[in-house]
Amino acid sequence: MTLAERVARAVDAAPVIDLHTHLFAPQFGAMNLWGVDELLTYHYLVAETLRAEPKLAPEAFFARDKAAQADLVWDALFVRRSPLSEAAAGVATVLAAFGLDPAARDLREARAFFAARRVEQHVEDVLRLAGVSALAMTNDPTDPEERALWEAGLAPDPRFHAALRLDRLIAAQDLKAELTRWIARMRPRYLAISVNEVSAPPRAVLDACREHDLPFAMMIGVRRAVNPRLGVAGDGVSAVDLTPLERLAAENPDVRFLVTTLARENTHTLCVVARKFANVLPFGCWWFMNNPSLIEETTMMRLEMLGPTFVPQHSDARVLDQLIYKWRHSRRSIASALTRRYGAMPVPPTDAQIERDARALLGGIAGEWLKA
Ligand code: HDL
Ligand code: ZN
Repeated sequence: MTLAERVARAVDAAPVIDLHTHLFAPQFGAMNLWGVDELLTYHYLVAETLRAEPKLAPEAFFARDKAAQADLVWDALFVRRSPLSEAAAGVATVLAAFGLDPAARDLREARAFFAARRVEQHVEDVLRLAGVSALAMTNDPTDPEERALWEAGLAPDPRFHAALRLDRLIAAQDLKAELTRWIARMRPRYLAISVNEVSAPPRAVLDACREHDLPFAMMIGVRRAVNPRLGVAGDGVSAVDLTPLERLAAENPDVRFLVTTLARENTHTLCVVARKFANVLPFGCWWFMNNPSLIEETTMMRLEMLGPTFVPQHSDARVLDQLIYKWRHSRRSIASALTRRYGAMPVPPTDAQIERDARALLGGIAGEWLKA
């Protein structure tokens, strides 16, 4: 076997712990999104459809029901054009993984397939096909639908870890009390926030991280609603100054920071910050970075500057079935970068060393930080 084949085999076999998703355990009922209509109305594909069909006003698109929206996306991006974007290619990968025709003229076959699926079995099949052993959800207690489920005593599938998202909670009247309450109820593996510029979180957040030994995840460089007409698809990106992150890591050496950046330019500066501060763990290729070319480039850069001491990917999946494509595609890019770095070693690695490194990168390091 070639080195590339040995590395691909080890990376494909390594169980994934997915550090950041928007998925919900099946116990969350309708919040657990799956199936072809959810796949096709993923906000990445909505933005791409509205771009491909500029005569279609966003308001007219959103006025249609989900099935009609999915039909529009399918026709625009899969029938009248080739599914060349990563989000479109991903849907094709998922359909093919279930033995469905990704070149079908319409969605009848796919809809019939998913309609016949039982959700419990579907969850098992998707996690198996994606090679995901555990994942972190994004849990926001300010969301009325989610809050009601937690208050009703919901107990998620133990493979679906909670992550307490603070974007809106941080504005709470008594943040300390809210953090105490929701950490006790959700038992989150980390606290998380997305920001444009880096700034120190309220003291109560870092105090909670210390008290409960929880990492703090900062997702940096998003500019919300640059085009509000697109709704959840309307956010943009900024390259930002990471100097405040250096100060935060230096002033809080006993807090672990999970960090991902949205701008390609910040990938390099984050690697340098991580070289200076062992309590900063770069993770994933977030959102507009989650494309094969950038996953390989980012993983190369991180391996060259950090060695195998980071988490190369998270899926950010919003629809359960996306785990299949997001991890199949990411494993290819990660394996390619790993192969190139192994190729630079004077003595090639043994199969055991390749397996050890692949297991650490795909799940081991994430598992240590999540204590999962
Ligand atoms: O803030 C976030 O967690 C982002 O991932 C947003 O949810 C974004 O809309 C997204 O889904 N990116 O993949
Ligand atoms: Zn996300």
